[in-house]
Amino acid sequence: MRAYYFDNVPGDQRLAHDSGNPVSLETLQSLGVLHWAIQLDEDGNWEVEINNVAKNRGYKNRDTINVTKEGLGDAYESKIKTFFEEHMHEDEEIRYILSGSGFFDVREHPHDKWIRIHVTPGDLLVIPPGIYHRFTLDEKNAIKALRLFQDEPKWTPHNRSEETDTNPYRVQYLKSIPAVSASA
Ligand code: KMT
Ligand code: NI
Repeated sequence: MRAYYFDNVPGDQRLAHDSGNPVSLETLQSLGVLHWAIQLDEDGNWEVEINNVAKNRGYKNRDTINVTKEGLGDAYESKIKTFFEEHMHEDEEIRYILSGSGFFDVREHPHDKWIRIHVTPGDLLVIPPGIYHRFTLDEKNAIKALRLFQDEPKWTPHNRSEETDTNPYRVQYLKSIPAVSASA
């Protein structure tokens, strides 16, 4: 995992867009974004560790998503588009990267800068309810991830809008983070 400020230069979303300014784990933590590095190995020991985290945090269910042209079929183009629309969820978005790579962009409150998080195999990322974020593949065009969830999966994205700004989960999220983030 590597995090940095997005450069905001227009162009292909799959390019790195690295401003050269790194973002620390502490800053991510202050935004409620959690990360664990859990080594993938052939023995499947990662599963033991994932099961542990899942147990501790109450993630009862899981499935696998394969974001490639082959994996998503006819839904590919539309999925790629929705993933990259700025949105929030009322549940955590939990992803353990099994293969490939991609970028999760999260908004840093209060100045609304994009933080780009490059994820690769072994990264476990938890995006909290209420944070505005988006996802894109990188230039390698493939990622496979385990999706964990507490109960029934509710993938509903709430795209950013004035209405979504008043969503109770959004309001609660803003209350839960420090008034001024560590890097401000
Ligand atoms: C999502 O909800 O944005 C995704 O599942 C993205 C692909 S998982 C790495
Ligand atoms: Ni999402």
